[in-house]
Amino acid sequence: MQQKLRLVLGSKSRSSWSLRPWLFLRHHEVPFEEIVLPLGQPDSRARILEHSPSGKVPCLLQGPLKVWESLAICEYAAETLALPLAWPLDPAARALARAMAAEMHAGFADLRRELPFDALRKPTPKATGDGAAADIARVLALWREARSRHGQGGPWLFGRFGIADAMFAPVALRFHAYAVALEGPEREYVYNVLMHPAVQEWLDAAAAEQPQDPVPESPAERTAEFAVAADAAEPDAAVRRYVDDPSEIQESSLAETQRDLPRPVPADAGKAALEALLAPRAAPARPVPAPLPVIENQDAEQIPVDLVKLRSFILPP
Ligand SMILES: N[C@@H](CCC(=O)N[C@@H](CS)C(=O)NCC(=O)O)C(=O)O
Repeated sequence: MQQKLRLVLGSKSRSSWSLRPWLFLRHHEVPFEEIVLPLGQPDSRARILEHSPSGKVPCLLQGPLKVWESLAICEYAAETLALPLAWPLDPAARALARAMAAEMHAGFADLRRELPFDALRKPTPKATGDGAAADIARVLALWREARSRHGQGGPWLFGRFGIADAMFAPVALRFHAYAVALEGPEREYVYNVLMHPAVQEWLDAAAAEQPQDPVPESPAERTAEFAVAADAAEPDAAVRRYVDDPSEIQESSLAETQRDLPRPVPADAGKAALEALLAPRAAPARPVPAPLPVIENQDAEQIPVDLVKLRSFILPP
C-alpha cells in the first residue's frame, strides 16, 4: 500500500504555484493531507524549509520522498496514481500540452509580476505594460490553439482536464481578477476554470484565511463583495446595484454594469452558475483585524435579483 500523500502549500489567497498541483489532485479526487503555510511572514522561509528542500511551495511529501516544483508534482501524481489523461493521448496534442505547461512553468514573468495572484481580488481592470500585454496575448493564443485543434472532447484545453489546465488555472483566475478583456472560447475557458468545483473550494478557503501580508490595493477593494440587481426587462434600462456597500444601492447604466461585472460569463451560463458567479464570497468566520474590515453582506439577500433577467442583460444575444 502506498504511503499517504501530504501537500505543502502556501497561503491560498496568494500562492498560485500551490494551486496548480492542488487542483490537479483535487480534480482527480486523490486523497491527500494539506499543510498550509502562511507566506510573507518572518518565519515563512524557515517553516517551508522544514518540508521543502527548495525553500518554496508547493512540495509533495510521501513517506521519505519529497517532490518539489509544481510540474514535477503533477507528473509524479499522474505516474504513480495512473492518471493517463494527465496528458492528451495523441502525440501531437501531447507535445503541445507539454510545451505549453513548460512555457507556463518557465515564463510569463511580466504577467506574473504585473498582475500578482490575489484570489480575493474583486474583478477590476488594471493597466499593464507592454511586457504583460504581450504575455497575455501569448497565453490567449496558446489557449486558442489548444482548444481549436485538440479541445473537441470536453471544455478543457485538450478536451479532458489535464496538467496543462492545472498549470494555467492561476492565469485564468488572474484574467478574471484583473478583468482582462476576453472573447469567445478564451472567455468560456476562464469561466470554466472559475466554476470548477475545486477552484471554488480553493477560493472559499482563501476567503477564510487570516490575512497575513500587506494588501497592495485599498483594503476595501480587496474585501468588498460585488453584487448587482437588475429590475427592468428593457436592455437600455438602468441597473440597480451596489459595489462595496450593500446599503448604498445606486443606479448605473447597463454599459457600466457590464463593464464592472465579474468576467467572463459565457453565452450558455446556467442560472445556478451565474448565481454562483455573482454570489458574495463568504467572509472569514473570525474577526479580521484592521485595516482589513469585513464587509458584511447579509443585506445582499434582500436585493431582488432576477437572475434570468440579469442574464439577458449581460450576455450577448
Ligand atoms: N517553480 C516553482 C515556484 C514555486 C514558488 O515560487 N513558490 C512561492 C509561492 S507561490 C514560494 O514558495 N515563495 C516562497 C516564499 O514566499 O517565502 C514551482 O513550480 O513550484
